[in-house]
Amino acid sequence: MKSFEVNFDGLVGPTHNYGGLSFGNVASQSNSQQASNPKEAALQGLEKMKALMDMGFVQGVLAPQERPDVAALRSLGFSGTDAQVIERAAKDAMPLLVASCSASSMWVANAATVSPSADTADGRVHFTAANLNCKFHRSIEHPTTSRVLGAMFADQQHFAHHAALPAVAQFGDEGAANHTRFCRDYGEAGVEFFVYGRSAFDSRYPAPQKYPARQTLEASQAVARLHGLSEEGVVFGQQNPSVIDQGVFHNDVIAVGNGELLFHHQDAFLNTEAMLDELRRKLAARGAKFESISVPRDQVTVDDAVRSYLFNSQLLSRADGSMLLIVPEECRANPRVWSYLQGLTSAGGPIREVKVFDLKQSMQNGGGPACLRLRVALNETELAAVNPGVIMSAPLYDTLTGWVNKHYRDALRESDLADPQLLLECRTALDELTQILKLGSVYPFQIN
Ligand code: SUG
Repeated sequence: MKSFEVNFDGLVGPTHNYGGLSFGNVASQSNSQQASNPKEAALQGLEKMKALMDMGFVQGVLAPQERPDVAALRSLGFSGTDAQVIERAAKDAMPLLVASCSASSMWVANAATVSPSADTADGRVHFTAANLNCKFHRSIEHPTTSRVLGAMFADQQHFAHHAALPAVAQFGDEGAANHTRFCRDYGEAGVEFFVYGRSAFDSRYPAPQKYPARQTLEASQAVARLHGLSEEGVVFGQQNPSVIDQGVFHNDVIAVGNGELLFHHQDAFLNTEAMLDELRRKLAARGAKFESISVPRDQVTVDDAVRSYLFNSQLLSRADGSMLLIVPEECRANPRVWSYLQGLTSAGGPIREVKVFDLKQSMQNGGGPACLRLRVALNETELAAVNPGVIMSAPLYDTLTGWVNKHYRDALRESDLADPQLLLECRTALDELTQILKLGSVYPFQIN
């Protein structure tokens, strides 16, 4: 049976803005308070989805969330009508209103961790929604994420959904941004590589000093248990704490993998050789090869990686077995990174082509091509069981661009977030979107 890696891209929501909400994420902090352009952001994302579909990849779309999150503000003590809740939050606690308006659910690499059916004990595709509990604005995503994923992957014969882990820092879980699956073929048993930033219960593991390590070892282990992964099918590796302190807040800012290849920076991990050996050995036992490309620090520094998002790329397998790297425009703007990429594609290795996309609106909040997609490996039967409303097609692309052009603003500043009209605009747009994507009722305003 044929198998595919389907990329489900997050559709950018109507409140996309630069709130400066993510301590440890250099782009988020440095672009704080700039005016954003939600319409452009959503169209840039849709263009990437369309381009991948046109190249022959199966592409899906993941809906944004209802923002401002009035329920979150109510849980913090703001009361009255929805308009009054927003007005009172704007007056007394602007940072909380900004957090409740974030369109951060667009970075769906953080929506969940996904294990394909070939890896799991019960032969179903498993999803665990990420609790994202390191940042308030992201910790409020998972209930709606779970409903949206449930509406996309509803067939219980093929899909199993787990609620987010307990909402404490000890089980901080950032989803697929710290998870990579290696395999010979998407439909065969593979090895799932979980990368954590610290251990919450064992002080012998080093931890970063300046910025938070969002993912814990214990969270990664819990997800592996929930998904029924076998000991032979998992490897846990620690991120180098010093790169977290340089702005690598998720492992997908410094490494990306696909098939039998890991593409990473020399300084990405701790105990790199032992970890690569374990990956090689476990993949060999599955009949698969394993190759790693380590990018040397004297060619590309960690700072170059953080600013260009070289590793926040999509590594895709083409029909002829070679690989394609989807990178953001910022890679072309960095001479060291661009020259490294020229050398990489002409060296005769597995990565043969680089394609560049303009994702500036998302990039300015620290979200590159890889952040914007959730990978789900599916066989033909499973793909047929996915809600067809969320699979990208030429007509769906046209409908969604029309929908964005109709509902989205082309400028948003912090002061605009206090406008109660924005909430109405967002709800009107999302109500229409659930019909376009055939999701049913998934948003708080539709179910309460
Ligand atoms: O969690 N930025 C996101 C970026 C997430 C990127 N995802 C991956 N690397 N997979 C974050 O830090 C910034 C929002 C703001 O500042 O307005 C933000 O949430």
